[in-house]
Amino acid sequence: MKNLPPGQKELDIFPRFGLPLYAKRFPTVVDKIILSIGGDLDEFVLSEELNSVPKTNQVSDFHCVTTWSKLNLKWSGYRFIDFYNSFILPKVSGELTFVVLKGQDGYKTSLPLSDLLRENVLLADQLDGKPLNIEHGAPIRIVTPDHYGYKNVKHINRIEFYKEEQKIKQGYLNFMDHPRARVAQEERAKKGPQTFFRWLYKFGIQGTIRDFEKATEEYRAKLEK
Ligand SMILES: Nc1nc2c(c(=O)[nH]1)N[C@H]1C(S)=C(S)[C@@H](COP(=O)(O)O)O[C@H]1N2
Ligand SMILES: [Mo]
Repeated sequence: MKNLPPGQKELDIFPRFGLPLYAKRFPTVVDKIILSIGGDLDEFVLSEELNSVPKTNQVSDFHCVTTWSKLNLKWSGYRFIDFYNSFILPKVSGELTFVVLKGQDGYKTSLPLSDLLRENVLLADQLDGKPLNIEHGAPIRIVTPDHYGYKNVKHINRIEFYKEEQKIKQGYLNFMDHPRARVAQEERAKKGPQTFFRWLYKFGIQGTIRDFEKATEEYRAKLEK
């Protein structure tokens, strides 16, 4: 049996999950990748150009801050570092250190650039050999197994690169969003004893799964009309 990171428990299913605020928000563009790039460099948009980056497959575990983990997910996509070297590095002078990630649903978070340049960080467009569905991040998402789920931005449509750290309003309440959120270090929240958050969050898991499922069913039913 695999050793789970501190405070995590294995879940059999891979639920659609997040803050209740996002349960009823869905991506509007699901069959085409459109990534706008900005920050401390000239704005541009990437779409089919991404195909020039080699694709990769990765099996990795996913750890939500609320203590559930789903093991051995089969992703495919582009390594973030390959995307960075191909499209960002050639356009900048000086050092970038900080990245803001935004999703079509208005979700937003940030990470130090060095954390995103790790080998196992993907811009993933497939799960189990199929294009991502609306549950798990269509058309493209961040997968960063060493960071809690909340850094794994779904439906990503904008990435901003900065020379210095920015104050941004996170998709989560600010106190909930640790600037790094590394799973192995149990960086669950910005402040406070981290084991307290294990206990606090775990009560919300089942209700959140139900709320997200219900919202997804309603949304799909509306789409079919
Ligand atoms: N765009 C967007 N990305 C998001 C979220 C969200 O609400 N919106 N929730 C985050 C949280 S808290 C988790 S645990 C994971 C859940 O990913 P899943 O729905 O594929 O299980 O997505 C993360 N990325
Ligand atoms: Mo999460």
